[in-house]
Order: sequence, then structure tokens, then C-alpha cells
Amino acid sequence: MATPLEKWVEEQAKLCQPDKVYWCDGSEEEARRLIEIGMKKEKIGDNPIFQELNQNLWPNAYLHRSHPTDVARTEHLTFVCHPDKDTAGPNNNWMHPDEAKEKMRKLSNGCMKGRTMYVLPYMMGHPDSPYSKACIQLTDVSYVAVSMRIMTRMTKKVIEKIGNRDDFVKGLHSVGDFDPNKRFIMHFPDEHFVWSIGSGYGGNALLGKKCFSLRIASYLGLQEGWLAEHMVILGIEDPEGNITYITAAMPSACGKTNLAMLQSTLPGYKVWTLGDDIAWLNIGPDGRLWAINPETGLFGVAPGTSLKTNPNMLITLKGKKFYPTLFTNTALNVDTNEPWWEGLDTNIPKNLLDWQGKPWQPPAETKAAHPNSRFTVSIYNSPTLSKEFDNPKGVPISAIILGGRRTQLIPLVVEAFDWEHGVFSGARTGSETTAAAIHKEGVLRRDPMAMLPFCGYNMGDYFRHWLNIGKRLKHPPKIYTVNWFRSDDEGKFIWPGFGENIRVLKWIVERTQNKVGARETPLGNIPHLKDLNLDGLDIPEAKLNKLFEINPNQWQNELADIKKFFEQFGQHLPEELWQHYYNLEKALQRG
Ligand code: GTP
Ligand code: SPV
Ligand code: MN
Repeated sequence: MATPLEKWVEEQAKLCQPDKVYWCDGSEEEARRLIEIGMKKEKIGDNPIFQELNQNLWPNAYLHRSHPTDVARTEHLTFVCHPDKDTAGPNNNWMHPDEAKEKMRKLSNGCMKGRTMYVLPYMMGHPDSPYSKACIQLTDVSYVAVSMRIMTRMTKKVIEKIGNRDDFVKGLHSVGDFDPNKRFIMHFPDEHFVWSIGSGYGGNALLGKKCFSLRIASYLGLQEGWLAEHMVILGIEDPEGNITYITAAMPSACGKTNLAMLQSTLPGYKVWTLGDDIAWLNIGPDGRLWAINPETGLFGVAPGTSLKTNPNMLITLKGKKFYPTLFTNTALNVDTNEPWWEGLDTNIPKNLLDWQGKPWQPPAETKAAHPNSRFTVSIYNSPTLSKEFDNPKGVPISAIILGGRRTQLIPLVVEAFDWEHGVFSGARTGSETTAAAIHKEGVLRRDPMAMLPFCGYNMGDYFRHWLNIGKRLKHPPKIYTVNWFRSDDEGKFIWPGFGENIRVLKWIVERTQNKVGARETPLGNIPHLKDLNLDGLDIPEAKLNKLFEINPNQWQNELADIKKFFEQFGQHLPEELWQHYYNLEKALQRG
């Protein structure tokens, strides 16, 4: 008798009509074979899927060039298909599940002809964790199969774990013909099912990541009483050896990976990495908030990554522990066969191919590496990996950071007065858009808890859910907002960022231990400058003050924008958040 899993795979194969169906076991030997297939057989246009890089300098590394139109998440083609629109909320594109399935069935009919259907069995979370989920993704491209091996715990044991159950997490993915007009990422939260066609790009195609672990998992969390968040998890070790665990939400390409692997510039402090993108947060039996990272890989932004900004990432990328490491849409130094991107070093290689494989020389109108070029690498390669990473229980969280990218207005760090005020501070957060999704860059939009593109249901209900979680926590983490990106009159970042962010983390840790004071402002508590360790930094006092400036006049536009955003949610927006809004308005008037 066929199992529900076997039956499901068979039905999808009937629809997509691949030449063959191959069940992956997640082994290294298999990954090597898939890479081989991607170098020799599978193609995108005329390009092979993978190209071997210099194995002496970059062990196990391969370059992938995507279809030229397929370089980032496509939020306008991403739908959350609840039976009614109100559940999806104004923050999601919505389509009725029946209509969405009809559309996808038509597009998927025969979409894998001439290709192999790979069956990927994987866990999100440690298999022994009570919070983990057993999942199956089908895909028709080696790049996705190999990427999923890096990003998740892929093993054939998952098939045994699923056994005769039919409630496993399902993903059906095909690159189709990469036509952006036939590209859709559809979510069916009630069925734990994601159906994606037309794109091979990370968040559109690695369905365990944003699609399941955030959009669908956030909805599961609403039903089951936990949170699925776009957050890094890290441990901060102080000179006495105590480790404080925190999480931090920041919108795409706003600094999570860099924060997760931060190389401290303060003596005696050290950061331990547990995750760089997604956190599942559960209330533990002790009334504290506990975090696990459902992923095992880092899908990070390449541009800007260097020995100076993120030395630990370069060590990770050159690590040999886990096969393989992928580079997607970076440039290529032809003479040395090495990947290259803007910000890696100041020397521009003489003989460079851009991300599409065309010769590139400055001055040029486009960048050599795509601004959203990325690497995919195992977290086990990281020299800063926390020893708690594989702990099925996760780690207890003392502070939550909710960040954004704001060149104006928002102070370096502010502590919320309490959980409820923290939820308001996160809910009103705005951020300037980046290259991680296809849209105009640098446009301010509200991005509450960095979840605007990832919350799989009405965000008004999401805020209510956060408030409810806070009420159930005996020891709620303190909540902070941060902004590494405030700029001076010349448009230069005032705060040096990266490793220097430890100075802000140190203040946060000391606040959670009630070791330092703070100054109350309309936005929340900010540090006394004397409590921020600024030793060795050369920032003039006027600029330091600018980092923390709260200008009531400038806040008028901000308040109006927040109001407009909140109003969209109508009755779904918790009354408490309006109360905090009016309190803030009044406090700013008082100055
Ligand atoms: P996603 O993977 O898209 O979710 O992004 P992320 O939040 O992990 O962002 P990441 O750490 O990859 O950083 C994105 C960009 O911001 C890179 O170009 C970094 O160099 C830059 N960046 C990160 N941290 C800082 C910082 O502290 N200051 C400044 N100025 N730039 C930063
Ligand atoms: C992001 O865009 O937030 C990413 C990359 O982390 S993706 O996996 O494409 O979502
Ligand atoms: Mn992300």
C-alpha cells in the first residue's frame, strides 16, 4: 500500500510530467552528484547551473548565475490563499484557494517535461525538538535541491518520520520557463502547502525558508500560541563568560547576518551565532521565551561582506566542514577563478566578468555583482557557531531588537518601556527598501517587526497575538529598536556599525541585568552617553547627539504615516496600539 506521501508525490508527478522522479537522501555524495549534473547537464538558457570556483582558495565553492530576471523575491507575485481575504489582511496579496489552485494547475501542467523531479525530505528545526516540522519539497532544478541540503536538515529519515501521516509540510516547486509573467508563489496555510512556479531564487524557491518557516508558520503560531519571526538569534558573551541570548528582527538586507556573526571590537566580548534569518519563539515551562532556528544554513547578501566588516563570514565561506558553498550572481575574477563583489576588497580585479558573465570594467552604470548577489553556506562552517545550536530546546531570550534602515529620524537605540510599548514600537517601525526584493530601492515603508512581506495573516491580528504572548510570559524579554543607518548631512552613516555594534549590544545586555541607567524620552529609554562604551571611536560629540536626536517637527510626517498604516487594519488593530500612538503624539508635543 502506498503511503500518503508516496501518493502525493505520484499525483504531483502526474501533473508536472518529469522524465523521472528521484528521492534525495541528503548525503554529501548525492550533493556531489547533483553539482556534477548542474555543471554538465542542467542549464539555464545556455549557461550551466553551476561553475566550479578555485577549489584551493574557496574549497567546495561553486558559482550559480540565475536567469537575468530572477534575482530577488517578487512580493507582487506572492499570495497567501486563506478562504477569506480578511484573514490575509491588507499586508498580503490574496487569492481564493480554489482560484489559485486552478491557475497553478494550468501553469504546472507538464512543467517538468524533460527534467527530473527531485523529492527533498527535510526537517525545519532539530529532529528531536518538540518545535520542529517534517517537510517535503518537490523541485525540478539541482540548484534548489543542493541549496536545500545546505539550508535545512535534509535526510531520508524524514520519510520514516512522516510514515503514514498526511499532515507533513508540502512544497511543490518548478522553475517553469522563468517567465516573470508566469511566476507565482502561492501559500495555502490551512494545508501547510506552498506552490511556487517560475523562479529559482531563494525566498521564492527554497520553500522551507520564508514560505513555510515564516508565512505559514506564523499562521500556525497564531493558532498554537507561538511566534515565527524574521529574526537572528545570538549569544553575547561578556568578559566574565556569561552568555546572554537575544533575537533581532531587521528587514531584508538590513544587517541580520552581520549581527549574527559580529566580531566584537570591545575586549572580552564575543558573539555566538545561532541563526541569521528566522527564529521560532515558544513560551517555555519556566515562563521565559525560548528561541530555535529552524534552518541550518546562511543565505547571505554578498556585497559589503569583507574581512573588515564581517571577517567571520569570510572564514565561514572558506570553511571545508560542509559540502558545498554556493555563490549566486556574484562577479567572477577570471584570472584566479574567484568570486568577487563590491566591497570585498578595494582592488578591482583586472579581468572581471559581471553577474551575467559579461566582461565588466569601471566606470560602469551597473555593479559587477548583482546588489542582491548571495552566498549559501552551512552554519556548521561558522567559527562563531554557538554550542547550543543543536540544543532541541533552543535558548532563553533576554532581549528582542526590532530594527529598521532609516537614514533620518530614528535613534541608534531605544528601549521600550515594557512589552506592550515594545509591540507598539515594533508595529510602527519603518524601513527603507533594499535590493532583496524587486521594487524601487530606498523607499520608506512601514515594516513592522521586519515581517511585512512574511506575515501569513492579517497584521492587525499579528499585533494582537504579540500582545497575548506578552501576557503569557512570566519573564518577558525587554524590547529595543535600533537603527545602524542614520546619516549625516553629507549622506554618510554616522555610526560605524558592524563590529562596533557590540557597544550597543553591551548596553542592552547591561540593561537586562539592571546594571545601567537610561534617559526617558517620548520614544522610550535611551542610553546616557557615559554608559555607552565609545572608547577608541572617533565620532564628534555633535554627531553623537545627532544619533540620538528626536526632532518633534520631523516627527509630524512620521506620525501621519504611522496613522495611515494603522488605519488600514480597521477593527483588527488592537486598541492598545492606538492608545500608545496618542501617547506618543502627546509626548512629542510636550517635547
Ligand atoms: P537578508 O538576508 O536579506 O534577510 O538580510 P540581512 O538582514 O541578513 O542583512 P545583511 O547582514 O546581509 O546586511 C545587508 C547589507 O547591510 C550588507 O551590504 C551589509 O554590508 C550592510 N550592513 C550590515 N550591517 C551593517 C551595519 O551595522 N552598518 C552599515 N552601515 N551597514 C551594514
Ligand atoms: C530576505 O530577503 O529576507 C532573505 C533572502 O533572507 S530570501 O531567502 O530570498 O528571503
Ligand atoms: Mn531575510
